[in-house]
Amino acid sequence: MIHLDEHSMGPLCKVTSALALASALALAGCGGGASSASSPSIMLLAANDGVSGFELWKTDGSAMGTVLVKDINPGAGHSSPGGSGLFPSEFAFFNGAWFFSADDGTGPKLWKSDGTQAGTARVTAVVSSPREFTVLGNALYFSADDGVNGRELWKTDGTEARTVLVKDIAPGTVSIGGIQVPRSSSPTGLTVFNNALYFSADDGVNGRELWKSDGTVPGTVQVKNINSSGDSSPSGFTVFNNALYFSADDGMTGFELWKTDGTLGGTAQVMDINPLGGDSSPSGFTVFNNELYFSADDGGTGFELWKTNGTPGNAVLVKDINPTGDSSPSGFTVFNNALYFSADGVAGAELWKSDVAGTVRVGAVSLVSGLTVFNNALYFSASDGVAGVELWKTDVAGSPVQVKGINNTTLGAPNALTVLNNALLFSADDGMTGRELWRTDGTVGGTMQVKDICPGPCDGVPVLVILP
Ligand SMILES: [Ca+2]
Ligand SMILES: [Ca+2]
Ligand SMILES: [Ca+2]
Ligand SMILES: [Ca+2]
Repeated sequence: MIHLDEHSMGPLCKVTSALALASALALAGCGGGASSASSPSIMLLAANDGVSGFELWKTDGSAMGTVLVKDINPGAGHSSPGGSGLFPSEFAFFNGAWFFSADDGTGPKLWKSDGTQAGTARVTAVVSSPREFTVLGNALYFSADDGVNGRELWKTDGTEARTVLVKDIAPGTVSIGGIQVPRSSSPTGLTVFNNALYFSADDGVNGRELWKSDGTVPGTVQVKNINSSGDSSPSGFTVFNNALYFSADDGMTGFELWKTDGTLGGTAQVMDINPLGGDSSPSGFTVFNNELYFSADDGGTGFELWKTNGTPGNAVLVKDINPTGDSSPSGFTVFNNALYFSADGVAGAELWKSDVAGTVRVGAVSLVSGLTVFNNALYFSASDGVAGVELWKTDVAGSPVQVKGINNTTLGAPNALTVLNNALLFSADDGMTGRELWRTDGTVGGTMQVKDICPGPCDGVPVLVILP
């Protein structure tokens, strides 16, 4: 199994809730907010029944309610809805339907579905490989390539007529291997802040820098050329205390903590955490207890837990969890007035928590991932060193317990934990039926496979997982 983290996948705000990416809940939590009023009771996923290839499925968490919506690429060919073989794939809920990339045999195009076969259709074939779906106001924004302008910022209201290029941020062509091709600004990290869309883009002149858009051509502008001699490559955009925080490289101090209020003058480095010219590479920004927590490397302690209140020069090491190396804290999740996360202290990716009382290890588990709050408990994938990687939970009392031994090897690792309809859904491999969709209510008896989507040992859902 390959775990892809935010460093390799770009900012994953829209993916932080694992499967919930497929529902409106994730978008609401990502600052889009426009669709939170109508949380769907189903979610879409890419699944393979062994006959149709990876196609569009839906689930309500029950066996009966887990069905193929449409074989978009008829027959054994894959339409790969959501754009990849990753689980979960990228589905964005907007205006009562899910939008996604799918390939009906003519290449990955923009599709939408209301969860029915009749209500599943291609929106337009004009753009290819749409991704980074983000709701702002009455439009769904995304990055896509129309073959003329390169990969640029687009928006849609859900109709083909109103699926339009926002702006050709990187105009003209560029020579690749002696061939002139349209230059791409390749917008990434789309994040809503102060009624505008913020992202990283390369206009072909200033390098990859911080941009914002209100959806109009004149309103799509570079906020600041942070690195005047190259790419500042801003990433990790997170809203905190009326500002947008991110990591960027000014070309002199390395990748450090920055913030912006959306203006040129209001975009500045918060602190040079690694002062020796090196990168502190802050990531995992999470708001907790009116401060912003993250992982960073000060050049001496390795990657450890840090926090800032946002004032210039303020960033402090919360704890040097691993005194002889990187603890690389990740998976920050707020639960029961504490910040929980995975960190490498001694055993490798143990469960830790930080609150007013201090920062301590919780329980004796390792290989912790997928931290997800459900039904007044914190669920995660972990190993006790004996039974392999299984589903665990810890309640407010604080002692982790295994929910159920599904496989008892590391190969079965539950992941992509997602709350839907009073159940916690996840993917797991029981060693007999392949990687499939599972559910739990937190009890042994209530932990079961939803459906063996690909009957027998074949995998019904993708093995490659995007971790929060
Ligand atoms: Ca097919
Ligand atoms: Ca262009
Ligand atoms: Ca530095
Ligand atoms: Ca199977």
